[in-house]
Amino acid sequence: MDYSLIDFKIMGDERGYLVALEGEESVPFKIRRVYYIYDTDRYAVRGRHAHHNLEQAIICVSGSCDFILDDGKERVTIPLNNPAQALYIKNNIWREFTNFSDDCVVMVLANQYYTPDDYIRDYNKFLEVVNSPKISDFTQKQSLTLSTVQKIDN
Ligand code: T46
Repeated sequence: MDYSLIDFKIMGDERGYLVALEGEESVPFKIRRVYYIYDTDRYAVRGRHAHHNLEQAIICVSGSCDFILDDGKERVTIPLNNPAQALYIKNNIWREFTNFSDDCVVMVLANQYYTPDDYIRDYNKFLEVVNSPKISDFTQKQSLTLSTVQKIDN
């Protein structure tokens, strides 16, 4: 499963703790968007989709929740409960998240602006994408399309 956990540097003193996040430093991408999720019902299941072209660092800045990741071959559950750690995921990972504590706040840093067309919301379509031997990734798809257009132009 292609994911990693990033541990941030904690700066603290007698007043408490502080974590500072900088694009291309703390996370391996330029940050274009930040959103956060709070006041979620414990048993709600959010996500239930994958992305063609999106990198995200997901931080549970308060409380806890569980992230379920699926790459079409295996499913893993990652408990998130550390405000100084991010779950880093990229393309073509189906994600669901649930089991929200009452005080759960999930903050997400993303490398792209919000693009509804980037979502794969149908699980069977997701399996088709990840199991496609040639066009398993949107970037590759874009460059194939481009080279086809260039060939026709020439
Ligand atoms: C993801 C997981 C971890 C916007 O207008 N702009 C935004 O940037 C986002 C993320 C959402 N929205 C709107 C779209 C929906 O009307 O906010 C509403 C809730 O979004 P959604 O149902 O996609 O939320 P989640 O929690 O299921 O998924 C979100 C992200 O969408 C997704 O990319 O990886 O958090």
